[in-house]
Amino acid sequence: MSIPEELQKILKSAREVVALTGAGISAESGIPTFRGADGLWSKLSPEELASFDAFLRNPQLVSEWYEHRRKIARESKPNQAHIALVEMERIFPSFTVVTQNIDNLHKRAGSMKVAELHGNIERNYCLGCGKHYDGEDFDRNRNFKCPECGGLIRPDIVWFGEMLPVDQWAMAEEAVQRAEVIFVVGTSSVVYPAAELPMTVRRNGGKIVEVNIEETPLSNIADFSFKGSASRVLTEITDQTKELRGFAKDTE
Ligand code: BJW
Repeated sequence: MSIPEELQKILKSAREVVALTGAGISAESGIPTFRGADGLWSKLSPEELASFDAFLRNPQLVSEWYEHRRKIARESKPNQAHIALVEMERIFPSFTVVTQNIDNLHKRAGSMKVAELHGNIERNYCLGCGKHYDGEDFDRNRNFKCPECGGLIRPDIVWFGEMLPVDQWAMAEEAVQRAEVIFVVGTSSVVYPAAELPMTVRRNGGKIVEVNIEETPLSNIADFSFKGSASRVLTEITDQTKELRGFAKDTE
């Protein structure tokens, strides 16, 4: 795969770059996506498991579902796509990962500047007193109740109808305001407000580069659309960008 000449020119000199990621970037690490034939929601209803109402109706069931997913995330390893984004942090003077994923894989791969829009499955907090519990505390505490106040402990993630964490959203907005390029990787681009971010880049004169194995509502809007797995496409883009910017092989 060769990067189109117009994109080469942009990547050669870009200073401010963002990657917006979704479940597809972790698919090759063995973490199921949400939508599509094999997605989590082809078998399970989000209304029954991924909403605050569902949690209040049946906290034990919802907590056990997240405990199961936390185990899958922990047993998974970052793949070449996550690693390519760590490389991009070295290549571009300013690079921010904005992720909708809760699986912690960007941070585990080594990305330093990560905005987690939908929370992180390793964090939990008590609805009663607000005390925070990490994943391991939570696993030991089998009845999912706060030892301090007896309140319900919930995962620190964002369900439909809930606000995104203010600091993470601010970090994402600041990054897209300045971005010359946004890579939109492995997301169906249907969940808001995350799906708005590429439009902000466009309004400010930046370019949208989509990487996905399938068409999405963004595909026709994107300036460049690469059809292929995130690991393959991002590795190729990273390697070619390093060459364009004169990164010597022996200093890598
Ligand atoms: C590969 C690949 C490979 C596979 N390589 N690619 C404006 C308009 C309309 C609606 C709204 C709006 N503003 C707000 C809303 C409501 C709602 C919303 O967006 N609804 C739409 C779905 C209609 N949004 C919200 O409620 C948000 N909150 C909010 O806006 O607060 C303000 C507010 C409050 C009250 C009222 C109104 C406004 C919160 C959204 C929270 C989303 N939470 C979830 C669950 C998290 C917890 C959990 O994990 O259980 O987050 S939903 C789920 O979707 C999860 C994901 O982060 C998110 C996005 O999914 P993603 O990542 O795109 O995954 P998939 O599966 O959809 O796609 C995978 C893609 O990868 C596919 O395209 C594949 O082809 C591709 N792929 N393998 C490359 N190897």
